[in-house]
Amino acid sequence: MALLPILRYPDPRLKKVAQPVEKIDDTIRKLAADMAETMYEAPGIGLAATQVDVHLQLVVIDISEDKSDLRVLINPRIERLQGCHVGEEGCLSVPGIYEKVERAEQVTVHYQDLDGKNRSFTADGLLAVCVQHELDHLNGKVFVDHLSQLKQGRIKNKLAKQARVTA
Ligand code: GNR
Ligand code: NI
Repeated sequence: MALLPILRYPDPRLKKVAQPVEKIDDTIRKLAADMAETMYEAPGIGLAATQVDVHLQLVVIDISEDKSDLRVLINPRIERLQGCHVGEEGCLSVPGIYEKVERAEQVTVHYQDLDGKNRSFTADGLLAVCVQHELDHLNGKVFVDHLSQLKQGRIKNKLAKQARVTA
């Protein structure tokens, strides 16, 4: 297993749209394992392949406190959205920034698992937020893109300042 470097906003590679996974082979299984390790180490509750500069439709999610509920979603599609929920979000690609984002309250997601089996679940709460946040990444979107231009500008300035301090 290996830790993968995570792209930082506003890296233009975060805007790439992910392609479907055609064949679930050892390369995909290794990528999923490395992404899970990277997510746990960060630590985070989700990670999209886009964030590690792999532009395939694959995300890992685990919202448990004890790494006991790893979900690997291949070619995920949201089939049903219901309700509206505003919650604070953060992102491993936008470190130190937390802002409120409007999302659906409940989503049903269809996907393939690592055995290529078609699966689905319905989520609400933090899991629903995380699913929508990760699928945004696969479409080249970061949560910051949901905010006003003013807030986006402030966040870019803040991150640029942080980068200068840590350089
Ligand atoms: O670790 C994460 N926490 C989080 C908190 C609120 C809403 C969304 C998230 S996802 C984030 C990990 C990440 O950046 N995934 O893409
Ligand atoms: Ni994110």
